[in-house]
Amino acid sequence: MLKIDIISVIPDLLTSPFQHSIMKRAREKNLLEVNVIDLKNFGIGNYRQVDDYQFGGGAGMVMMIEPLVNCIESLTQNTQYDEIIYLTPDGSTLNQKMCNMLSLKENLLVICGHYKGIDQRVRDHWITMEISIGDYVLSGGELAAAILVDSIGRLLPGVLNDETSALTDSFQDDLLAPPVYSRPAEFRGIKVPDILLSGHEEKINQWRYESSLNLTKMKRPDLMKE
Ligand code: 6GU
Repeated sequence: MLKIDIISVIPDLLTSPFQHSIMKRAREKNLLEVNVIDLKNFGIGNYRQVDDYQFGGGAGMVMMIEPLVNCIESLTQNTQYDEIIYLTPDGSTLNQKMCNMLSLKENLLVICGHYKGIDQRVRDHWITMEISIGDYVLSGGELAAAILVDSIGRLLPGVLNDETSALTDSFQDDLLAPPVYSRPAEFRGIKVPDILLSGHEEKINQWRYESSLNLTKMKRPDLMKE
């Protein structure tokens, strides 16, 4: 069982993503638990303030240290986290290897950044890992959190129906997945490759492997180091 707690200032953004399809099944099977914690509950004063102007001046607000640390500490009283992850565009870019690694953990705490980001002292003293989902900027970390949870959750043993199916994903072996086809075998004269209809398993596997190699060479040569 993997438990993922997510600290957010817009918890509504994180309700639907885990209520459908594979994430729904993962939660129903008690393989994955996702809890969203509203940072505003730890906000300061009558307005439950969680952001403030940055020292030194400049446009944009900063997520304050006090609500965030209070929130983190209230959670760490009940849970020993394997990683406390801050989602930020200047983190390490998420890839399948990191997803595989994180899927082996038991408890993760994920913090969604907003505005100009969180007070650096939280990063220096509480965060153990910083992740970005790519070289572009989102208005907040929630959509990144949804992506992170989805990409990790589907890897948990027992989540996918066909246990081998995560193994044949793109990236799982640094190769893109081969093309797939379904019925009918011919549509408006456009045919499925004969080999896939041959029933010859070994030749089919060989065709898929070669297709993967060629696709990767063409579309993502950077994945092929050797
Ligand atoms: Cl994790 N957060 C934000 N705000 N923007 C991003 C990102 C994360 N990853 C890529 N862009």
